[in-house]
Amino acid sequence: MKSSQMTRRELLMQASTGLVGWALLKSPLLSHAFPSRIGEVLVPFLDQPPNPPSSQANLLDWNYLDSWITPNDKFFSVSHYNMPEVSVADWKLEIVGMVESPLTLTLSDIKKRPKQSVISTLECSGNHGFPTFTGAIGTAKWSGTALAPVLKEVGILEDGIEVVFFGSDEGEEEVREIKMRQNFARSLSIADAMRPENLLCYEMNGAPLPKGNGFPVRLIVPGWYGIANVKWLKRIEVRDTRYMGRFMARDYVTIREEKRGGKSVWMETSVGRTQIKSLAAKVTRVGDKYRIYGAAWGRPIKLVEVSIDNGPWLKATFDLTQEAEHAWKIWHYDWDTPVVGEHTVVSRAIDVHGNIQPTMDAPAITGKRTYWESNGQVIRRIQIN
Ligand SMILES: Nc1nc2c(c(=O)[nH]1)N[C@H]1C(S)=C(S)[C@@H](COP(=O)(O)O)O[C@H]1N2
Ligand SMILES: [Mo]
Repeated sequence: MKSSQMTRRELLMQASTGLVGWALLKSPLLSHAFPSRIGEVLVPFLDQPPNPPSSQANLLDWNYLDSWITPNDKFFSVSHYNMPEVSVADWKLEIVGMVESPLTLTLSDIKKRPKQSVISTLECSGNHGFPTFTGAIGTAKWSGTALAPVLKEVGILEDGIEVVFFGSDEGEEEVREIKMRQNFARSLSIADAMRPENLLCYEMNGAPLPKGNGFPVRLIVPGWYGIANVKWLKRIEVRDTRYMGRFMARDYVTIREEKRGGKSVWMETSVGRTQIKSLAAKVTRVGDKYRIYGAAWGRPIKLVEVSIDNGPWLKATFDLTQEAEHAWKIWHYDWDTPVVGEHTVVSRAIDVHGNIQPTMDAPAITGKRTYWESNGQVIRRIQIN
């Protein structure tokens, strides 16, 4: 490739590299920008839609992935009902149901409790791949107070089996010709709710939660798809039966055909914990030296491998300055000097137990008849000039 010649698909990144120094002064979190090489030029993938549907939900344009932490104004937002206007003065969180002593907390009550933070990646389970919907993901430092001590304090009664989290947003649902106005809600088993990393979260990257991300308080459940992270919390209710609202039992339900001894067994399951996943996010070059950057997330990741033009799997390198149990891992692979022409690039993540991210034609993916929880390997296309 003639390095002096810039094609229209290449975009100079010096400008954003310059911004990193400025951001270092402004915010310690943004100092987690990738190690960018001086004079690095972006070579966009051919399959990234030219105008990413960012207007839709502030989706991440993977071509511009340049920091471990997603800034609040770049973070995606997915909402199914209205965006509720919550006034802090009137806002209260009720913890009720099968508990010994129900509790009502104001925002200042919550802020007085011990503060805890987690850096975790939030991915919408509807994020199912290029070229349609693949940028509903981001990583933030979430802060709030731990949920488990609050649940211990109210004292869950012996018959309680689930904790239901209600948002302030509401919409009309119809089941068997029964019309109901309902709040958005999701439930967790007692064991899942009691996990020590779960937060009643009121801060995102050191700032109050933005309106679109659940102001004033949302649930953060690290290791679970977006849907479990209920925004605009208003009531937590412990119950002695399974909660079967729309987002547990009718929507965000994965339908999968599985085989047992040659026979089909149909499984309908509620979207839950994140799955192992990775993506080759962007390619840059300095002169004629190319580098592939990507992310891997969903499960504790041990290894990421890259295959170019269907070739052997090659080990990628992690950025070790960016480590948190529930956050995506940033990796890169030095491609050196590829030949001119169109190429394919695909990555696969391998978790600490040796599980490998499946290919798109694996039964786990092809048997799935709904698009949620899609974690297959994404084959990307790129033109080298
Ligand atoms: N109250 C409420 N919480 C919600 C939702 C919603 O519509 N209402 N959407 C869920 C879905 S589907 C996702 S992917 C995440 C998105 O979180 P974000 O908007 O902060 O990115 O919020 C979840 N929590
Ligand atoms: Mo979602």
